[in-house]
Amino acid sequence: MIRFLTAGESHGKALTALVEGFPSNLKIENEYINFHLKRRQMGYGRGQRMKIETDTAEILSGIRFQKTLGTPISLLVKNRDWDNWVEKMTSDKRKAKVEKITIPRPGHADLVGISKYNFNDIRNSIERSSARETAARVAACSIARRFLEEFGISIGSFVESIGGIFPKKNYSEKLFNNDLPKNFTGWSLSELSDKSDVRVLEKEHELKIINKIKTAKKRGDTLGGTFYTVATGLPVGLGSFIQYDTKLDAEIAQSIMSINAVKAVSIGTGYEAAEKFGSESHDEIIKTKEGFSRKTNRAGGIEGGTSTGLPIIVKAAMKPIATLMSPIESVDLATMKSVDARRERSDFVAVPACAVIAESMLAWSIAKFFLDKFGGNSIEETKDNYRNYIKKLNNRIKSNFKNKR
Ligand code: EPS
Repeated sequence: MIRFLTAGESHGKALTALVEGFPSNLKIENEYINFHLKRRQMGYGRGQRMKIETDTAEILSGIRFQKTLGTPISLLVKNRDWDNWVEKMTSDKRKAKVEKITIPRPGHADLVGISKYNFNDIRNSIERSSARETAARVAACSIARRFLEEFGISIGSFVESIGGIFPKKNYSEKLFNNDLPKNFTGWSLSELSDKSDVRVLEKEHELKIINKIKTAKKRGDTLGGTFYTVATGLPVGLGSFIQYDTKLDAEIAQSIMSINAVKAVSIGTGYEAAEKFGSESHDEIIKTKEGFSRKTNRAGGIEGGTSTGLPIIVKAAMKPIATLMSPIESVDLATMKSVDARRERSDFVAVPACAVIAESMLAWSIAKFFLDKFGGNSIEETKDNYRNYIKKLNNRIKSNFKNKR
């Protein structure tokens, strides 16, 4: 079983991640992790912080000569901004007068945090609930992403809308209709969206969104949006219908929903399926040279909690960022008077970053179920198990049903 934990505060010294359970001999280069960390920092609408940070991961353990040892991998992402926060965030004795934060921001974890943990300073909640933590996740999950690449599984994403601005073309239709170019992969999708400042697939759409973000900035406001994350190259059979926690769609929903500010996750046609007839919702089964496929992929690559082998299609919605420069109403806990919510340096829009984080979390969830099925202590062993399953799969189906024909 693979697992990871992260630690670290937004303005603390560093973020760390501890990753466990990957087989030995998986090739992973530092630059690979840093490449994905950089992708997380992109996007029009980010705040001043992204100009300060150049996120890179230092590998502290678990990798030797660019290959995993099968031992716990620990990663360190330093916060460059730390130098400006030492007095406010030191683990040592307080040496300077540090202002306490007493006005919670609606939509952030400020009020629930101080209520639950019995704090007298909202800073104590702000720090860990900040989406800065996702830098450590992207670092950790890049091990999973690299692992999946060994099996031809690739992951990508694009932004569908920001602030309610949708593209002219309906790109999700192409995914649901399984109407994709032969060389389409998850990553080929990201190669396209990486070129856009807001991870969209059309220039005109990009310009409209950037204008809307400019309006939001002028208003001192923020925006959310929707995005798709897609994984290709999966074998049939990851996950199962046996228990609530063995279902691949349930695992994916949990991991995407865990990303800061995500308020909805759907798989395949999701909410739309509820409005259709069954005949318009399901994916007809067809025979191919290799085995079986589907005419369409409205199920988003998962049936009965199990991967069908078609692309996994996940949509998610991110709410607008909670920190507003023209704030809405809150209460000052020091005076118990109604006041404007506190301003704190933040982003205006982080939907493009959220899509990259979702790629990472999707990679994690798929790798978890992949290793659950194929196991192996070394990558060579995992590959043997995988190849054996793939090689025999279709013949097994044929021979199991032979006498019924
Ligand atoms: C950050 C995400 C956001 C940024 C943060 C860095 O976190 P939050 O959820 O707290 O708004 O605003 O930067 C700051 C907190 C800051 O000091 O600017 C990230 O993804 O790295």
